[in-house]
Amino acid sequence: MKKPDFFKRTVTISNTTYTKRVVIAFVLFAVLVTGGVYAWQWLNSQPKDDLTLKPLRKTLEANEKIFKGALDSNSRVKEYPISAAVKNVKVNGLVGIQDTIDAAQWRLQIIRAAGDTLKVSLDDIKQLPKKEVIFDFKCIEGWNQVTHWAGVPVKTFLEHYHLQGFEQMQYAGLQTPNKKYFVGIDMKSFLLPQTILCYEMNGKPLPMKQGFPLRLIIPVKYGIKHLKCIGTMFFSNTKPRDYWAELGYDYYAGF
Ligand SMILES: Nc1nc2c(c(=O)[nH]1)N[C@H]1C(S)=C(S)[C@@H](COP(=O)(O)O)O[C@H]1N2
Ligand SMILES: [Mo]
Repeated sequence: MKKPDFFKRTVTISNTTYTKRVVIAFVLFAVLVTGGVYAWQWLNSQPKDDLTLKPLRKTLEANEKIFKGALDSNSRVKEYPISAAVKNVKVNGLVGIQDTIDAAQWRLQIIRAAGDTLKVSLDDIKQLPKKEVIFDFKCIEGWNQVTHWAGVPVKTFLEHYHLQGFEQMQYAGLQTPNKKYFVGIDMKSFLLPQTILCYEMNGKPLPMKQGFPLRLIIPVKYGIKHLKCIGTMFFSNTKPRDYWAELGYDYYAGF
C-alpha cells in the first residue's frame, strides 16, 4: 500500500530559513508564556465576590443564565425504577444537623412577613399528596448515586397553604432550625414537579443524619442545595444567604 506523502517527505531548507523559523518559534513561545502569566496575575488581582474572584463568579453567572433559560415549569431529570436505588445511602455533610429532634414539637416555619410565621407539623405535611422521586443524586465532590425519596411537591405544598403569591418572588431561602446551614434557591427550580419537601428515604422516615424530619430534594441541583432538616422557609427577591456559595461555590449549582 502506498503511504501518504507526508510520512516520507523530507524538505530541504536553507540555513537562513531554518534560523528564522527557530527564532519565530521561540518568540511565539515567549509571548504565549508571558501572556499567560499576565492573564493569571490580572485574574488574581481582581476583587472577590464572597470567596470567588469576580471574573470567575461572572462565568458561573453566565452559565446560570444558560441553564435557567433551558428550564421550563415542567422540566424533569431522569427517573429510575425503585430496584435501581441503593440501600446504603451515603451520609454527607452534617452542618447544622442535631443529634435528636422531637418530631412532635418540630414545626416547619414559613415566614410570610415580619412577625407572621405559619407553623406546619410533620403530620399535616404527611396528609398532603405524596410523590416518590428516584433519581441520580450528584454531589460536587464527585460522587453520585441513585436514591429513592418521597414527600410533598413544593408547589402542591405552597398551593395548599395559600402561599402561591410567593411564587412571584425570585428566591426561596431555607435554614436548619439552628440556622447553621442555609441555602438559597431560585424560584424556577424550587417549583419544578420533582422538587419535594421530603420525609421518607427508601420508604421509611428519614434517618437523623439524612435530615429528619424534613429535607429538601431538588433533583435539578447538586447535593449542596438539598438542605437536610428544614427549620424555616422564607421568600425574597434578593439572593438569600447560601452556605456553600459563601465559601466560593456556585450559587445556582444546577442543571
Ligand atoms: N443541614 C445540612 N444539609 C445538607 C448538608 C449539610 O452539611 N448540612 N450537606 C449537603 C450536601 S453537600 C450533600 S451532598 C447532601 C448529602 O445528602 P445525604 O447525606 O442524604 O447523602 O446533603 C446536603 N444537605
Ligand atoms: Mo455535596
